[in-house]
Amino acid sequence: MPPWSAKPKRRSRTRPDARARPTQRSGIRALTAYRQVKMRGPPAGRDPAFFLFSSSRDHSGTRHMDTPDTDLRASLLAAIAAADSLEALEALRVSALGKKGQVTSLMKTLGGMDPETRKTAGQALNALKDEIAAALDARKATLADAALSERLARERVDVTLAPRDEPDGALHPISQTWEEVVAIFAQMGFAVAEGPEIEDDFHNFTALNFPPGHPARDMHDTFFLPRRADGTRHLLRTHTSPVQIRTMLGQKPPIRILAPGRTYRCDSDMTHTPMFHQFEGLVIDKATHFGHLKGCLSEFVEAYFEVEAVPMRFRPSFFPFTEPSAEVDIGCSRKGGELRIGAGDDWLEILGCGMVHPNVLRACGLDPEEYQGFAFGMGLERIAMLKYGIPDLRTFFESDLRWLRHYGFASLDVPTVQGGLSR
Ligand code: 2U9
Repeated sequence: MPPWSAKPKRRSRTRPDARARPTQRSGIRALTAYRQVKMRGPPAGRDPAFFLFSSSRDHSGTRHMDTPDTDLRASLLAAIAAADSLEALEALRVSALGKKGQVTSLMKTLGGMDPETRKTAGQALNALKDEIAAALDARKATLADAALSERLARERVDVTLAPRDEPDGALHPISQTWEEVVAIFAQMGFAVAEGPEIEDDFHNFTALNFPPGHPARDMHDTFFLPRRADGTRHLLRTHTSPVQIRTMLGQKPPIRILAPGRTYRCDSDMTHTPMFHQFEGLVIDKATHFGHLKGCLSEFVEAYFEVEAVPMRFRPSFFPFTEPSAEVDIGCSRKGGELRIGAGDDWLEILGCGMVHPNVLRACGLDPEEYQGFAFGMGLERIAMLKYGIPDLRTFFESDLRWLRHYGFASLDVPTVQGGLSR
């Protein structure tokens, strides 16, 4: 049975309940022995701790041990060295250094000794305690090392195993088209401007020269928020034009901005969704004219569709905010069911444009005699469908991952005019 689990021995017949308890006398002997040890070293096979609490005889001459009758230090160290698991080691730590451990119990006896003995015995006991703690730590490290080595030897990583196929994320065609359009207009000196999606009547309609009874102001076309206490109603912007109004009210010309963003209309069928994306552009300066507008849009169309010399047609049209206004068609062919931009004898409508209406300039505090400007607008979904052959508008908003994998774009291929817009 290991010494730390042995029951205390009965020390004498005359004192059947006497436990091994150091006395002051035994302490003095311990001190003497300890001094000898310090001077000459311990006798062979003995260590200083052994002398701390040595054996004594009672008045009847019976010899009994005041301390464990074996060399406590040696037996603890041997047991620690022999411990073959972390659990066994922990049990040893508790039995030696725990609250009721052997070394701790000896420590508790120091209080009953005279000061000088206590000092010497205390030092020796502290040294013993430190030595046992260090031995426990060292053995623990050895056992942990061995456990790790055993695990490393047992477990194998098969480095030849093929990696799991991690699906790459993909950019939605709307994001890709957005980046492409921004890259093209940025090259022409346009800055991107943004504004709120919840707007008021003035910025969405009145400043844009919509007359009071215009159908766009109707509940059937526009999403209105509940009326407020002052009787006004906010709405979800029906175009990004309020962004240009806010810009003109906030800064002096020259202005050259691109306003991309989400827009909302009460419309839902094969070719309309209640939310869609728009790009609008605005240029305001002295002496801006329709020729600037045509040059700018022809530059855009050729860069975006990556085709040279695309035929363009400006058809007269009407918008409240531009005068004159036009819708722009580009030349294409639809032979064999395949759409080809820039070739053939067919036309495809892609955007609307015009010279900014004098009333719009005036609403923004600009004198139409001094400043002129042009503006254009296009639906992002529409130009994405045309360029990438996406047949159904509604699929843009279905969040179908198979669709996204098919039509999506590598997220790190940032579109640039020089480096290429799309691959
Ligand atoms: C200000 C002045 C003028 C923006 C313009 C269009 C023509 C146009 C449509 C294209 C398809 C909207 O997405 S769509 O349904 N837009 O045809 N937009 S001119 O004119 C402005 C804008 C702001 C201050």
